[in-house]
Amino acid sequence: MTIRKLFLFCLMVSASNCDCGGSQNPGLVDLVVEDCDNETDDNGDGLTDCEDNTCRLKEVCRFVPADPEDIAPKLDPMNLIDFSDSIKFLYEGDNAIIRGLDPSALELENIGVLRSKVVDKEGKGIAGIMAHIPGSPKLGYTFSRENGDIDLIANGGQSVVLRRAF
Ligand SMILES: [Ca+2]
Ligand SMILES: [Ca+2]
Repeated sequence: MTIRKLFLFCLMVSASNCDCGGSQNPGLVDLVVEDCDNETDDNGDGLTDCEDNTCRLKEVCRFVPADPEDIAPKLDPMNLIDFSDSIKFLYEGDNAIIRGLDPSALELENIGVLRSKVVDKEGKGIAGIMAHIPGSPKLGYTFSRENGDIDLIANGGQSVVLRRAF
């Protein structure tokens, strides 16, 4: 667990009302930084290791997602399933394309798959670009594949911003 000290200036009229996080030293607050590889939610934000926004670009959290066409389960036309069930392979299992997705964050009757592509000036796909939906950490994150394609899942009925980071 890594701990950093941060000076916090309490802008309160009365010093006795100044809440600086319980630090022994007035003006100092302990900030716990997520260790990305210890299976613990170090900073208590409900997101463990690579699920935590602060870890996603660390080397230990990088991965190359599979092409959905290569891992999607075959659908049986005689036994149709809900759309939400048909896309679970995107976020379930050890080799999930979307990591850190909490299924409780999905509105199953209202979800959609977002496909995006990252390309260079010549239109060639760029691999390894992390993508997520800002403000929705429970919808997980992924990286662009070799061809630049990105797949994420979002709840519909609203505007969704996709953020990509190098
Ligand atoms: Ca955390
Ligand atoms: Ca951790």
